Amino acid sequence: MKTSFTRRDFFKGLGAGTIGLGIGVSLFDGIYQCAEALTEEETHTLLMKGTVNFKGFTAEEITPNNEFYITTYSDKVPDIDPKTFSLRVEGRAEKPYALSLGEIKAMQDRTEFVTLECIGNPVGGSAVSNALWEGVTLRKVLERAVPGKGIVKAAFFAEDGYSDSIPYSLALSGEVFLAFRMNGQALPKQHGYPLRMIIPGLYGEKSVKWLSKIELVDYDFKGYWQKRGWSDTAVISIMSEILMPMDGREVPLGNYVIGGIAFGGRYGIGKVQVSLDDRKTWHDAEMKAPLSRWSWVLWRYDWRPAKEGDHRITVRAFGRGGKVQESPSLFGKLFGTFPDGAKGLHSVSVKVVR
Ligand SMILES: Nc1nc2c(c(=O)[nH]1)N[C@H]1C(S)=C(S)[C@@H](COP(=O)(O)O)O[C@H]1N2
Ligand SMILES: [Mo]
Repeated sequence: MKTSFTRRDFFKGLGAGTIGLGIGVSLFDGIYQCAEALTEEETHTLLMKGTVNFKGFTAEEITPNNEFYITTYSDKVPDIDPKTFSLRVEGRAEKPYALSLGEIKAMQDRTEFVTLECIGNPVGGSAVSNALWEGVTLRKVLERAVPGKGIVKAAFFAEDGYSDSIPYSLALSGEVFLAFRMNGQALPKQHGYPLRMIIPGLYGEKSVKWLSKIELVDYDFKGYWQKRGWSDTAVISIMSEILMPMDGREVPLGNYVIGGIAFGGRYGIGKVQVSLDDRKTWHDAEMKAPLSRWSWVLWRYDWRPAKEGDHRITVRAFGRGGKVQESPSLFGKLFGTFPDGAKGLHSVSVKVVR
């Protein structure tokens, strides 16, 4: 069964102290094969449809706004008046300035599918979702402030007191953007209305909601979760999940389509494999081309269970460069997702019946 994500899961690992950050930043391997760029009309049709049927595996490739996971550190949901809202760009810049929401919208240059995953999402968890975001490239916003020398990071500050940061090189990469629309609608309140960051390929903690200030700093800024020991690099690990069948279900003898998602963040997804004999042998699953280089992929596998009884299904994914999904270390087994996200393979147990 897909574990329902609660804030308690996220807080479980806290209190273990500050831990050194271990993950190096990886780069994309190879050319990414995505679905062809969609026209505005095709995108609209896709958003309206809700679910797709990938050869017998029916899934929400795009997560509807009201089902998109929510992680917020406190109970505060800022109430921001779009008329008086402004975004300040400050710090080591020759021309610090502020932008109104109207000015930000007029700068729109991005419409992109990006999957977000919470660093507290356990193996098989549901704190991972995919949406179409519209907004403005961060680099464009920063350049207008005429950045000075010696900048180490871009730090993001929110109206609920939350903060996080990214390396300045990533801020200038063109990958990162500010979003004001989600799946064709204004950003919903819980997801950061009126403006949030979208940092593709890094855990959701970096994608600051209710953004009101960007500061260019000359030191290694630590945000809300980093001060509490969570990963600052926050590179998403390769993950995969079985959505169909759910754990504990009965599956009829005959033909059955196993299906799920896989997400590699900066690693991309090159291959997905399924095991039907508790990880002894593996079979290649069929993958649907992802909606963008930053979105999850749907996968499916035709299963013809030959005999009745208990079966254990496991999935694993590989990055574009061949890197296999990681297993948990002893530390990971003890502390779960703390400090740098879940590791390990997702399994479900089912009973094949006549
Ligand atoms: N202002 C603010 N931004 C925030 C947070 C927060 O508590 N406050 N939580 C972060 C975390 S931990 C995650 S996983 C994502 C979740 O985004 P979502 O709630 O839109 O899914 O928001 C991030 N941005
Ligand atoms: Mo998160």
